[in-house]
Amino acid sequence: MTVTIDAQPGPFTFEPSKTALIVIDMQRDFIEPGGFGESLGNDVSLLAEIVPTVAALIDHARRSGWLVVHTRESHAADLSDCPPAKRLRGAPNARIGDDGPMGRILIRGEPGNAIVDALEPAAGEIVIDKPGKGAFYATHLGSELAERQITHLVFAGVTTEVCVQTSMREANDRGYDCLLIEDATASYFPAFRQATLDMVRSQGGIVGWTAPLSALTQSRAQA
Ligand code: TIU
Repeated sequence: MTVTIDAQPGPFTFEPSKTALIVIDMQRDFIEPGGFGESLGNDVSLLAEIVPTVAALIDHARRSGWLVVHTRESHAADLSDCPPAKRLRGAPNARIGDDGPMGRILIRGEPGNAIVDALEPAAGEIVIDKPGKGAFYATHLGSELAERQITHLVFAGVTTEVCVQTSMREANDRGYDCLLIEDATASYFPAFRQATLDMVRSQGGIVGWTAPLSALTQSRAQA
């Protein structure tokens, strides 16, 4: 059974049993005040707006029998997986590992590092802790997907031009067909979100496809 949906730059066809939803970094550290996103000087309210759409997408994936994967950008408490170049970059008001209102910034297990309550992973879903912007770098994501013979990836999450785009490019280079759900991704910079959607699907889909959630929910399977 395959499903074909209206996407850009053209139809996106996939087999649900070989498809995974990859929800990137829908964490309090990026979405709520007092976390990593705000420490970098960003207005985090723009990101919270997509939570209901991401919840609907996760619900669609679960009902459609896709593998569901959640990622968290996070570091070990001793920062052994955080390159000094990452920690020292820029002039944030608090650096990775510093104390903040939601615990230590971007540290695994701290309250701020959790996925937001509305999108809590279900039992049996895969949760990937990633020290980089890409979901494949220094993680077991590639082996989890290979074990299950996954060929198609549907992406959502934050931020569009940083961790979502980096992960999509890593996936594209590994041979996956990738679809980004337009209204289930957000950036602190709306123009960067739009530019990312445009560049992903340019040149005949150089990185992948994009479509709104409605294109998925209105799709029909073919035998
Ligand atoms: N700063 C920013 O836009 N994003 C990140 O640091 N990480 C993710 O995108 N998850």
